[in-house]
This record gives sequence, structure tokens and C-alpha cells, in this order.
Amino acid sequence: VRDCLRGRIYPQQGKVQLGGIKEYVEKLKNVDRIIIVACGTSWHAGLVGEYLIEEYARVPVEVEYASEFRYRNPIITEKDLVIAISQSGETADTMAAIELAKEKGATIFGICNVVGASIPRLTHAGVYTHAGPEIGVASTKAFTAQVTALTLMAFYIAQQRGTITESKLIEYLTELNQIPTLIETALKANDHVKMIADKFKDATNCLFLGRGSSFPVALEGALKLKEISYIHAEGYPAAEMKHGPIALIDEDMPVVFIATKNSSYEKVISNIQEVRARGGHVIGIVSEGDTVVKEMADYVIEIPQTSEAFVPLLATIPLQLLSYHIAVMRGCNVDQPRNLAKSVTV
Ligand code: F1P
Repeated sequence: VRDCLRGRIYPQQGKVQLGGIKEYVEKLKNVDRIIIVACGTSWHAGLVGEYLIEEYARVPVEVEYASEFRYRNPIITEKDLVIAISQSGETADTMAAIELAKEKGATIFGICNVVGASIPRLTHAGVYTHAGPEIGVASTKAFTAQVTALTLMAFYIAQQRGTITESKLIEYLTELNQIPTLIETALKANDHVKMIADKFKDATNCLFLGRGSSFPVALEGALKLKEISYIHAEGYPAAEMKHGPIALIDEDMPVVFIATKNSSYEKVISNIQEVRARGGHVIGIVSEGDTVVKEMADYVIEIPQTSEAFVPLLATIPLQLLSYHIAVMRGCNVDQPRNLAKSVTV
């Protein structure tokens, strides 16, 4: 994350620079639709990107599974900007989605971790995340780096289009500059998370719920648990719980809530009450110093207080740790989960 931030933001001047896409400033000023294509964890990062780009740059964004997009007949024009996200840069579905969009004349940006991989070579422009090699198969630091790149992109586009004031940009970039330190603070919860993992290591199901940009974080928390510990897990927008998943809740169902002190805090609290009333066990990812969720939940994990824009970067950390510890306790190989390939090239 430090690498991703370094040299790219100038908090005092309220300026973001993204060298890889600087030739496309005019395109960004006038773009009226962005389509994000990706698979797995990278698709979850794309959903965070949708929230950030729509919120700050006010450009409509669609996020598509590349594995679906490539096989249907999507409407794409030369006016569209397609952002392809991939850790490995070799995912066959994402490459096919890029080829399809290119044929229709769209401009393609890439967000990729591996320098010189196939995907960056197929794109017109893009940024590298420089997160370092992912030792394991399941993406972890690549996700935080992708979200950081998308955060920078959202502010960069907002700056070009004038949809954010200079003072707001200074405020956000100053906070963004602190994120590496806050991530280090979030990592200090490791032993506490390990203790919680021990309580839930024998679970057979788990729900992850969040609102706004915490919804893709919930999806990612569930995917990590599935991928490395083989526990069935689902991520849902907390507000969707009443439309179906609530039927699953009983004393055998742990529910992880991303319940940080942001715009949807009060609403998430009512969702927690609904789970408690049905005997479900609650693990809350909360802002430092929270007392309300602490009273209601079985366990809470604190992360530093931050603006809504940056919650995904911090809230992901305890979820990754939780999956990691549960997987190790269950005797799973966290680096090489069964049936998963580092890059899905077919
Ligand atoms: C996409 C992905 C990963 C997942 C696994 C299989 O890869 O779905 O998110 O963890 O490795 O592939 P990529 O396109 O981001 O390399």
C-alpha cells in the first residue's frame, strides 16, 4: 500500500498524479460510463471502485464479472472506458473481456500487480499496484493495493472533472496519506482475532454483512473464508438480509458485521439487533472506541476511525486475519488451497 501511495499524492496541494493514465485526461473529463471487468477478489475491488468513482467523480460505473461479460453480447461503444483489474495479469476471462471491449472501440485501462504480464500489454494505459508477489493463491495484499489504486483513480478523475473541491481533496488526501500507519494499527489486533478464530473454527456456515462500500468488503471476507478454510460463507448487503438470508439465522450461524461509525452505522445496528433476536452470534468490525456494538456483539474487533472512503482499506485486514487463523486451526494449507490456481488461464 505504501508503494501504491508513494509519490502519487500531494496532500498539501490537493493533487493526485497517476502517471500511467495521464495521456487520457481528456477522455476522463468527458467519459460518461465506466465498465469495470474482473474476477474473484479483483471483482470485489471493482465494486469498491464503483462506490468511490460514483461518489467522488460522479461517473456511472458498472462492475461485471469478466467470466460472464465475455460470453454475452454487452453494449459497449467507443465512448466507454473499461477498467480491467487483475492481480496476476493472466486471467483468461479478464483477457477475453478486454479483447471484446477493444473490438468495440472502448478505451481500456488496467490495474495489475505483475509488471509486464499479459493484461497490461493488452490495455491502452493503466497503473501497477506494486504490492509485491502474492505468495499464496488467495489474493490478500493485492486486494488492498487494488482498492488503493481505485481510490487514487476516483480522486484523480474527480480532480479532472471538478466534482470535488480543492479543500475536500486536501482533506481526503491528508487522510489517505495516514492509511499505511492505520493499517499497521489494525494489524495489532492479530492476537485478539486469533482468539475469536478459535471460537468459530468449527462453524459450518458464516454470513458477512455490510452496507455501502463495506458490502464488497463483506463479499471479500466471505470469499477468503471459503477459499482458504472451506467454510461455506456468504456476503450480503446488510439491508438485503430481510429479503432472504434472515431465514438462515440461528444459534449455529456466526454473522460478521462491518459496523464502523459511518453514514449507515445506525442502520447496521438495527440489523445486528435482528440477528441477536434470532440467536445468531455476532462479530462486529467496529471503529476504535465503539461502545454500542460492543454491548450487543459476542466479539468486536476495532479498527482506527476513518472516513467512509477508506473503510474498505482497513476493515479488510481483520477479515483476512480471521480467515487465515481459522484456516490454520482447521489444518488447511493457506498458501495452496485445494482446487484453486494462482492464475486461472483457461
Ligand atoms: C482472480 C482470482 C483471484 C482468486 C484466485 C483465482 O485473479 O479469482 O481473485 O484469489 O487466485 O483468481 P486475478 O485476475 O486477480 O489474478
